[in-house]
Amino acid sequence: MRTKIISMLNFSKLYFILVTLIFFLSSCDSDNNSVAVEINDYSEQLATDNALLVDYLSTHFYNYQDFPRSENKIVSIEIDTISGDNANKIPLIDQVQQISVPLTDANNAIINHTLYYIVAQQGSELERKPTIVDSTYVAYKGELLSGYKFDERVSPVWFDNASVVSGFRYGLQHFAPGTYSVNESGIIRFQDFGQGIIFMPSGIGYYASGLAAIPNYSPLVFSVSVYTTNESDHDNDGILSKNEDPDGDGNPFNDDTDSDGILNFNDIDDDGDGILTYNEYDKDKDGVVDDTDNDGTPDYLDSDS
Ligand SMILES: [Ca+2]
Ligand SMILES: [Ca+2]
Ligand SMILES: [Ca+2]
Ligand SMILES: [Ca+2]
Repeated sequence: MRTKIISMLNFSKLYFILVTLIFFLSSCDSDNNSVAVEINDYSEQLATDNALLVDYLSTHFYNYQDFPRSENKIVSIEIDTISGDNANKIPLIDQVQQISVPLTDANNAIINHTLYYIVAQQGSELERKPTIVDSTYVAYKGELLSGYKFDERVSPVWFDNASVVSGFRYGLQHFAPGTYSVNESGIIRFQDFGQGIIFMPSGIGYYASGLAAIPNYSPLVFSVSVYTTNESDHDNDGILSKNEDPDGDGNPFNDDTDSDGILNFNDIDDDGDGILTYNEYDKDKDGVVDDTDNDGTPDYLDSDS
């Protein structure tokens, strides 16, 4: 019960549960007409959360002296208060990087949330960093700013990044996986994988979702180990999900070419012309996406072609 959110997942149930969860969460996020409970204004909550995060980052440190890991050693990330024997530690705030994560509120306004992260050790396979719509095989620990650990998976699980909360999705993209080998007994050993910490305000976490283990409006801290990654094609239409981004802004969550309410990366007929994308994007199978009328828009996104 401790962690209904993630720890009950196993490989086979993962996708279904995450999709169910995200539908639940996104209905809370963007459609508060259907929820009787009034939820906090996102901008105001963001200001509160960011102040809490900056204070936390300024007063805490992690065991950075254990990184890079010595060979064959597993290192768990531990965060503690800067005080006493640890008074001279470098605070997290001096080590974080930050990015802006867009959140669309009920009025379709975009509110940019600051997400902080630390790469304690970067993975060796830099070209295989997961995008926000790929899959990631990850071990993690989730904590509140109080230090309360609400979830932990020491053995890695697969996540569909497109289906987890956006703070996790945008955080994971900064961590490269490593390599792995399988010994005679079939034991898989991961090496040189990326490891670090993601710090997120509640708006891109679980916000007011009413989960037992996580109080409403909790900023979250996730320590992660990214063991391996996989490119996703959610709708199996032959176009990788990360490439179903015709406006080219790196975000496949704002592309719905035929405006049918199904994002392109989940849409088997992206232009809504009745011809499946799979049957339209490269009819002559020459490896080049077809554009029959040469108007610069490929056939599968061009309803008049
Ligand atoms: Ca696709
Ligand atoms: Ca886009
Ligand atoms: Ca598609
Ligand atoms: Ca089509």
